[in-house]
Amino acid sequence: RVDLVTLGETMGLVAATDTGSFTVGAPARVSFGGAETNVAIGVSRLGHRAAWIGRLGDDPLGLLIASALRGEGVDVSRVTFETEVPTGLMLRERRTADRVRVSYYRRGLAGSRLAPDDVDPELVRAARLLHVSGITPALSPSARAAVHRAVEIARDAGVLVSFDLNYRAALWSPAEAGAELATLVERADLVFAGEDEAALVVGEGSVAHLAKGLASRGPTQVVIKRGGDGAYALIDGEVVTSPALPVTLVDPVGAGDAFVAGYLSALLDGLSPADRLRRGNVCGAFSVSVSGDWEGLPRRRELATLDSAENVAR
Ligand code: ADP
Ligand code: KDG
Repeated sequence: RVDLVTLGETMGLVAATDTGSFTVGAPARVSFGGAETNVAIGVSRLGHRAAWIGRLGDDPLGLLIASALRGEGVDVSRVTFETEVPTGLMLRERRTADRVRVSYYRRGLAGSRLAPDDVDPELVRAARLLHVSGITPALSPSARAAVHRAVEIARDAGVLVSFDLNYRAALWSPAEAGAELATLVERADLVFAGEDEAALVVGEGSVAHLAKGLASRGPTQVVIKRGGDGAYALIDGEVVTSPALPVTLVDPVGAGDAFVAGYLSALLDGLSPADRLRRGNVCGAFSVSVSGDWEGLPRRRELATLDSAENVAR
């Protein structure tokens, strides 16, 4: 029995460590990333049991990802390995000091072969939370069907459905995404979105308009992630806001997933709306201060680290 089940695509990552375009011999770091495994790792580091469902290639990247997730305590028992197509890959350049450029090599590859039969109904029914993102339905018709299958099983069993809009412009158009994301918002209990993402569903407007628009479609917990401005939420009809923590920005990628992991872990702990947002911001702050999509995520005993200016050896 796990606390959180999530599903999606996770890819290898080659990230340039110097600033500028890729060149022959440029130093780079090998890792992996995927919005949903970022959340699963975050939740696991905070002491909850998380499981990830997905497909990897039977290749060095697939094995690297599976063993790293296992090392992070994420249940990968439902992961399957494709022999016909490889694991997807992201190349990430730090094009300028503050502009990251990502190239995806993922179309038709292992992760996008995710299908409804991959979703183990027993695993989902026994969980407390199902978390899905708006990336997966953009990958392939079968991946989209898998998301809907998981959501349907969770809803029928009374398992809370968490949804992060996570719009990726490289995968689909705003119009196509808007319709699909709206459908998932309607089926979710918790919704996370950036302001631009929320606008795809409810139209442009103030942050209050965006949150209200999303909540009017059904979810009882709507959280708008606002980067360095923290978070704005509408939770059971009440507005709650929480500021970001002052930290040095090193790598913005993965901050949203870190926020979601912190929020969901606080929800699993039964904390108040304000404390959920606070933990989301703490995890987001850890994430942006360390390079990597998930490497900087805090362990439970580290949560208070940013509260004090002291460097403690512990
Ligand atoms: P996304 O990665 O989805 O675009 P955001 O950029 O909104 O998400 O960041 C998610 C969360 O990460 C924010 O709500 C905040 O808690 C934290 N965060 C992001 N940028 C900063 C920053 N510059 N300083 C401190 N915290 C940040
Ligand atoms: O949220 C961070 C993700 O963007 C990254 O880890 C890769 O899942 C990913 C994607 O599709 O962009």
